[in-house]
Amino acid sequence: MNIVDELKWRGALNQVTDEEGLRKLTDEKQISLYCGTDPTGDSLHIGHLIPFMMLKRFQLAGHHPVIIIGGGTGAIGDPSGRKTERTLQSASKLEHNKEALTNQMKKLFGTENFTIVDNYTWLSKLNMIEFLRDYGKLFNVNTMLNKEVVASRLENGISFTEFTYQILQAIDFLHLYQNNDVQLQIGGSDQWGNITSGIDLIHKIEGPETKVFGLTIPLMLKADGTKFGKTAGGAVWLDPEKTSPYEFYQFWLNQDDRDVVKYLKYFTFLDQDQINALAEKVEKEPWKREAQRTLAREVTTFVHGEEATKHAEEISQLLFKGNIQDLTTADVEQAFQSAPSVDVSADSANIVDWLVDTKIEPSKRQAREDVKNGAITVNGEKVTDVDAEINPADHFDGKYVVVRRGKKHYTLAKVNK
Ligand code: 383
Repeated sequence: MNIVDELKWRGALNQVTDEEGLRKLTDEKQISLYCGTDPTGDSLHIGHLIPFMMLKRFQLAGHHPVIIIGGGTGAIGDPSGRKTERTLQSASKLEHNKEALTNQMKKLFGTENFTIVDNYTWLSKLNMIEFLRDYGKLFNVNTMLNKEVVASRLENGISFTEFTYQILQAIDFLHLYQNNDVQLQIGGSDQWGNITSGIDLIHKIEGPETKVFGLTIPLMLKADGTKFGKTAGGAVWLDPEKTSPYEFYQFWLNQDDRDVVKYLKYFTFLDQDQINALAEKVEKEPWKREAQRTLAREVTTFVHGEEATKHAEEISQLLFKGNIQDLTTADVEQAFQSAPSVDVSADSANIVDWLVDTKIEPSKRQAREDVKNGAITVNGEKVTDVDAEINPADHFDGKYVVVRRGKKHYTLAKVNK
């Protein structure tokens, strides 16, 4: 299937500058295409994964992906999708973020048939006179003001710096067209204005018939109307230090039946037949959650690898059965990375007093009641005796106590040494 048709089937096409032309071009030859990201943080999150997985699909179909890590544009700040001006980032922070993102990209794209570049290399070489004469003259302020991103900011104001951002991204596309033969830029739907700025610039410099294209991918919407990719603990990161592979796996496992097929199309490399078969299972035997399990396994494997995924599945199994004792100390750290936590001393104490001191229980009366009712589990063991002693140093190398209240309210007590 043609790659444009494949993206269409996956629901991943929002706007395309010339769909028929792009279909023809990608049928005729292997093209080079690019997507950029600015080093505003030191990890990608799953919102970024959307365009980069599409880029990966092109790579798997034999096309050549180029990624820009925006050391230059990141120093300026894209106004897209924001209501307020950005705070400028320090050079050392940008450097740190750039390195972290580059490493993540290399993990996702490998080393073969893939190029990664930093736009600081060319953008930093432009001098002011050159910038205004060679490029500024080709941009019409009216057109720039009419870009949705700028227009939406006019009421509250936008600095000249951020206003200029679209010119920099346009220069990037021109640079990659001239130096790397790049003919297509992709991005999320927030990038449409910047992408079309680049196409206009190329058409002005290289001629109006020049074959360059732009494509955007729709924002992911959830069936329940809440924002995609956010959990109680915040964003879902690709960096395992920020979101452990277990929590990453669980995020996908817990998706709604109404969303799971859409996610299988976006976030996995399974083909039409495989996804259709899973869609049928969602219809006929939703309780088995096979689609969710497949989704979780596929995405976690893509991001964290086979082994981390197997491990996340094992931890999930143990927690599902309540076998906390079988977890290792490292497992506990993964599993409860963003669970509520409290700091406790290593001293042993009466269970009721301890639960109140840790604020896991609001009062002694409540604590006694919960213990008697069997609602409290400590390290996987139900405690029903209100006179029981708890010794925090007993398990998990004396580092943690895992407390469960009710069916699934976990608190991780971190033992102070
Ligand atoms: C910089 C220089 C270029 C081309 C693109 C850029 C970055 C772009 C941007 N992208 C977002 C980012 O960096 O700001 N101006 O966080 C996000 N992208 C991708 C995708 C997305 C966009 O990294 O929609 C979500 O992930 O395009 O918001 O020459």
